[in-house]
Amino acid sequence: MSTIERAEVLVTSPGRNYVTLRITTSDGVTGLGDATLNGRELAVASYLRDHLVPLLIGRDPARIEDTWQYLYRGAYWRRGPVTMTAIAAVDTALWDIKGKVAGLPVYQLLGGRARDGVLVYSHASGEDVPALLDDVARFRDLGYRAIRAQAAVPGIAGSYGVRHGKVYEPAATALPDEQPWSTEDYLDFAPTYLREVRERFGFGFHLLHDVHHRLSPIEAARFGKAVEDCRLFWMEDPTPAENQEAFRLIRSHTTTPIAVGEALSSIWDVQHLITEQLIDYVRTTVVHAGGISHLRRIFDLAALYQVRTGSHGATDLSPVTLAAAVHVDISVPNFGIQEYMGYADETAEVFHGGPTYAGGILLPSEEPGLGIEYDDEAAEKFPYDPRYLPVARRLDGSVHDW
Ligand code: CS2
Ligand code: MG
Repeated sequence: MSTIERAEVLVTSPGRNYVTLRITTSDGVTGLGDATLNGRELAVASYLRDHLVPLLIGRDPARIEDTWQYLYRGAYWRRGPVTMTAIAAVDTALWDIKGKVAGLPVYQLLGGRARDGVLVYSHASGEDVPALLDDVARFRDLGYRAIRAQAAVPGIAGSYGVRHGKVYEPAATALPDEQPWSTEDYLDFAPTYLREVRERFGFGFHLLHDVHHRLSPIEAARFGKAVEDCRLFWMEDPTPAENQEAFRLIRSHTTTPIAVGEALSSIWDVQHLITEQLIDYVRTTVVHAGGISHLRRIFDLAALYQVRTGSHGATDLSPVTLAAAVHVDISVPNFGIQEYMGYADETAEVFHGGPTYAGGILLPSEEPGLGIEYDDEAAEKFPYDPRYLPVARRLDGSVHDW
């Protein structure tokens, strides 16, 4: 029997910080899993290195479900982003190994293609409305069929969601940048530029918008109503989701579809959102929601309630997650859309392979396993570089939701 011989935790920062788990079997087969938790990377690295790696050595790499149950139930402590990201890395690496052993791409092990390709959306943004409109035009020219639009709110320096360099990366500073926030200004401004996007470019593509947990339920209801004529594909994270029940109020006021889940990490965190049909898209992802095995469970529950998938795919999720996500996306019946922002050039020096983009669609690699490889030599050029996400403060100085 093949056994797990080695499990290494690899930390590198090619453009941004990534934590990767590499499992090697006694037969010399390797598998990769992403373990990146933005701004809290080393907590997961330690969880893996200090607590999970010793449990993996000598185990049968083929027993993916058993390993998942062992690590989740065996820990006593339940859920939470650090635990679920660490378990996700192990699970993803084991699926990669299973694919390589079988000589098949992972999506074939998940039931094969349920569609021809994976619809993606990317991020258009601007410091002002003309800059946003130019950016939307650029993504239209690149063939995107779905575009997220965000513009900086006038008078609020550094509002979220706006790209400053080549790639959108909010975790930009060695200590958290503190950014001002005004809900009133946002609520007055955001619907106007979403309408301008539709006026200029029409309705022949999907338009998305991320509210980033910034509104109360009744404010979110007002926002959703105000943008109904823009026919958004979704409004994302209109309010924080710790209280799943809060979405009922939003729902009762607006037909603008709702997407939630990028900050949530287990099926129980989205259970009521799904079973009460309080959302339309679930944004949980491979890396933060327990890996391919657990994400499939969430998506199967969602399918029963006509909730579609819309996995988080920001740059702080490594190319290993993107590769795994596309294998899942192409094989599940209730796929909706996949976020895809691209990566910094340095990132491609470390992670080779992965899905291919053409005309608004991603296709999974046809290589056995996930189809992504890690370049140790290149990774060494990019040492860990601690970065924090910003913190939002209302104009009266109190902390707001980011
Ligand atoms: C965002 C992310 O992609 C998204 O929808 O909400 O950019 C988010 O801010 C980061 O992934 C946080 O790590
Ligand atoms: Mg988001």
